[in-house]
Amino acid sequence: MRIDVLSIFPDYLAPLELSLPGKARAKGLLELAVHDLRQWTTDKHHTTDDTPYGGGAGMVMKPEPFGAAFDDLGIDGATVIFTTPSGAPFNQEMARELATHDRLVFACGRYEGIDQRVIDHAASRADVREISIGDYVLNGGEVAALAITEAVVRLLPGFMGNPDSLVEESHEDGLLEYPVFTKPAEWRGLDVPPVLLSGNHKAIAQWRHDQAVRRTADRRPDLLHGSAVVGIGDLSDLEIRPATRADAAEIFTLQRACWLQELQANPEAVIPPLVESLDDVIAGIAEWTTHVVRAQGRLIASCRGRLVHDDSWDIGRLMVVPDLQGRGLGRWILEYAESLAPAQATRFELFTGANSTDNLRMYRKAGYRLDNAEAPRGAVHLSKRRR
Ligand code: JD8
Repeated sequence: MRIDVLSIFPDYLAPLELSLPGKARAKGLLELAVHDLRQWTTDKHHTTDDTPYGGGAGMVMKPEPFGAAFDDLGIDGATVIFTTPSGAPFNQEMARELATHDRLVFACGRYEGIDQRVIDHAASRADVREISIGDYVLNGGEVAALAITEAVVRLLPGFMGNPDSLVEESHEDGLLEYPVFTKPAEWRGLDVPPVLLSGNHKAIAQWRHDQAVRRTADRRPDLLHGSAVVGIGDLSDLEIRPATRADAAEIFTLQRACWLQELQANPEAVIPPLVESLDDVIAGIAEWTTHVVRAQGRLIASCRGRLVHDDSWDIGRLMVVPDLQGRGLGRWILEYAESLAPAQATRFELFTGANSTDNLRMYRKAGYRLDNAEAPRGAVHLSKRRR
């Protein structure tokens, strides 16, 4: 792969000479050249910016130096990357795709950005990508070019000593990293989890997967989808659909199982799911928007919602089979229940046991806050604005 970087601050890219890209060059996997854009200016002040047409604060980067640089670098047929806060979000999938390209040319902007005609002109000669590395504002495109280059170069075939180490990485399998440990086994009163010292590789693999799913559920529920959560096959294995009369018996049974735990946590609470009849469940399926999740035909989760007060989506009966709890499926089914809300819903509301600490933590992480709306005895009411 060949990478060219255009910048008015070429020293910003000096780190590319070090670590990863440096090794890749040594291995002949990478040609890398950083160019000072000013060498393509024509005035004695090497001007690369000017005032914005239409007025406004700041300066805009002139098109001519980029045009001349593109001509000299020969961008035709290459991939030209403009790093910009208005670009497509960079991620591992994009890194994998860019790692298959032969030639990347980074055009790093500064000031208020680059004259738009530079992007339009490049698009007439090359495969142009506008990429952002995150929803925050930097002062220029160099840091993003550094990050994207590192993420791409390390995926070049033959780069990583043992390519297997790539497989288990965050974002590679859609999950965040599991916690890692090394010697000593005890440090300042903190022990390494015994399973990691057990030599039982199957148990270690299962522990690591569970930790990865739990961490992903806690920190990045957006990354989670059913299959990874419950650790079975791929998404197509999961059947997610509106509930029908035929699902009633299993929902009736599952809610008894799930709310038994609630009763144990909240012995004083009035818990309708524990006293409802099968007919009540059947009526509920008709009255509420009720959905079920099945894995290989087994009912593993369900939820329901209904519009109240004309603008609030009242979520209820969030349930996950006990043996699959603690894997982030609860957070996933909550987000799924929210996704069922009609357009006119501007907020979400629900209630749970006052002492249901796990549920309360999950709802708080999902943005819900306690409010003083009415709730059955032993329960608390929570709500949040819809973003
Ligand atoms: C390129 C100029 C600064 C941005 C006025 C501050 C990427 N994730 C990202 N955040 N910021 C950038 C980025 C910022 C840049 C340029 C990338 C060129 N600026 C501008 C607009 C507001 N100043 C980025 N990738």
